[in-house]
Amino acid sequence: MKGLGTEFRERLARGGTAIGCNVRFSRSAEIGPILAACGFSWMMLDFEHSPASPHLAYDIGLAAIRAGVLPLARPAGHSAQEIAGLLTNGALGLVVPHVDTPEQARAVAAAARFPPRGTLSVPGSLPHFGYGLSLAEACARFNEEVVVVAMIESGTALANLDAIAATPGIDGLFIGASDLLWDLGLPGQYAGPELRDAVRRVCAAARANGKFAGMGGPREEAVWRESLAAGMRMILTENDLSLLMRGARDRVAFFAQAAEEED
Ligand code: 3PY
Ligand code: MG
Repeated sequence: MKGLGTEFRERLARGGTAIGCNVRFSRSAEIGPILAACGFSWMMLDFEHSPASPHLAYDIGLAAIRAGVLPLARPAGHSAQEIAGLLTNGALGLVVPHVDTPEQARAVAAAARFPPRGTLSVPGSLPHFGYGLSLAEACARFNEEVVVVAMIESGTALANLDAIAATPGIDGLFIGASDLLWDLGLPGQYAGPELRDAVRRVCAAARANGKFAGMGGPREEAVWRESLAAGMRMILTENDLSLLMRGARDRVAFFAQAAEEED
């Protein structure tokens, strides 16, 4: 049976898009079923930029899998220990921040897979696929399903783009637009030519290596339209907190306007 990671990769390989949400604020396991009902196919559990505890990989990650949403974790760094904790408890892949070199790409790709494909430490049981598989079956299935995405967030990463893209075990390249622009000395210039050029280069490097390309950071719809046209397919729309605030502000604005019209 095809799992969520395989479906995700195949959808992107066919040219489809995968819409994701950065989960940095939600603490309930219900966020997976909620995102599923809204049409999201993946989530990024954010351990880099939120005060989340690793326990969320278990609570939110597993419930997301049961609801049909692929739970990827963004670790705070590249440590094999942190990655093992997130992956063996419920995350089914990684969005790895600040992958600047092919050496770093190789290390995180290995840290995300059990031997013989990598060096991920084998736990007592692996919960992702239910409780009916043997440990050996579950680890083999995990190695098939896990998705590893390298974030391109600096000028150094852009300089090493082809070598990072060619790294076996890296499934996709993903621009972190905010960090990239700040690193290039262009804070906040999401609509500028430099990000457009980076998008074009990342899409080309991904295509040349049979990988997919994605991005997070921009909010401007015009930037997204251009990036989709350039080949971006793995889309991190925004985070759960900003979605909530935008929806809340829209409702307040509607009722404030309606009240004014009544006066
Ligand atoms: C960035 O824009 O730097 C990101 O990490 C997006 O998630
Ligand atoms: Mg970033």
